[in-house]
Amino acid sequence: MDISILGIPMDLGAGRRGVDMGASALRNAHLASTLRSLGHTVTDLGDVPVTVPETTDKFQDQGLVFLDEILSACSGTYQRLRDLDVGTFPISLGGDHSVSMGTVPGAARGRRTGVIWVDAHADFNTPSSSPSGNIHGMPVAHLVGLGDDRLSNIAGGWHVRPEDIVMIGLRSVDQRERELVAEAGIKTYTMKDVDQLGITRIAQETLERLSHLERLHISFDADALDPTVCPGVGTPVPGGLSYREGHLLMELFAESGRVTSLDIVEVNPILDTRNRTAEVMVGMAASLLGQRIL
Ligand code: DIR
Ligand code: MN
Ligand code: MN
Ligand code: MN
Repeated sequence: MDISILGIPMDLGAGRRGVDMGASALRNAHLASTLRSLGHTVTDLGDVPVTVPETTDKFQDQGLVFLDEILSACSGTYQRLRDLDVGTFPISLGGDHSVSMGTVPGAARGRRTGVIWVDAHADFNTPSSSPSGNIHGMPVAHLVGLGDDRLSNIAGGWHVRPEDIVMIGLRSVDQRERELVAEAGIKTYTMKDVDQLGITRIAQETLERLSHLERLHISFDADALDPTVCPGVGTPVPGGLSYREGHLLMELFAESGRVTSLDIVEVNPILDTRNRTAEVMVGMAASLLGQRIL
C-alpha cells in the first residue's frame, strides 16, 4: 500500500500544552520504518503550518480559543490530503483532536466515508455546550455540520452523516454533550460495553453497521487506551482500553480490508515516560496495517 504521513503540530485546541510535539514523537518512535518493514511504500509529507501560540496575544479564558488559527491549520490539512491519489492511505499525526476537522474530509477525498472514533471522549461538544471552550472537544459535532459555521464548513458542504459514525472507548462525556450524541443518533460503545460485550463483538458490530461504506477512517485518540498504557496524554481518564484490546481492535479492522485512512492524535510527550505513548501508538498503526503475531 502507498501510505502518506502528514504531521499537524498543533496544541491550540487542547487545554494543556504539548501535543504539538506528538507528530515528532511518533516519527521518533519509527512510524515510517515500521510500516516499510510491513511492505508498504511510505512518504512523509512533512508538517502543515500551524501558528505558534506565543506569537499571539490570546488568553485561554474565552470561548472558542484560537478559532482562526485552528481553522487555518485544519484548512491546510484538508487541502493537503484532498489532493492525494484516492488509493493512497493517509496517516495524520496530531496534534490535538481538532485536527480531525481537516483530516477526515481530506482523507475522504469527496467520497462518503465511515468514521470510527476511538476515544475516551465523544468530542461532540458545540461551542454552546462545551464546558471548557476547548475545540478538541468539538470535532465530531462540526464534522456532522453542527456548531460554529466556519468550523463545520472547512470542507465546504461536505459532512459526515451521523449514521456513518461509531464511537468506541467512551468514558468521559459532558452532560449536554450526552444529549447531543443521543439526538444525533450516533452509535457508541462505552467502556461498559467493552467490558460487557468484548472488543471482538464490538469490532464485528462496527463493521456490520458500516457495511454500506467502502471507505472507513479511524480517528484514534491515544487517551482511548488506559493511562497505564498511554501516560502521555493531556486528558487521561482511568478505565480505558487495555494494550491488547487496542491491538485486537486494529487487527480486526485490518482484516476487513476496508480501512482507508488513520489519525493518531493527542500524544503528549511532555507528560509521557520515555516516549512510551508514541511507541504504543506506532504499534497500533502497525496492527492496523498488517502486522501479525505469526
Ligand atoms: C471535554 C474534554 N469533553 C471538553 N474533551 C477532550 O473539553 O469538551 N477531548 N479531552 O479529547
Ligand atoms: Mn479526542
Ligand atoms: Mn480524548
Ligand atoms: Mn454546513
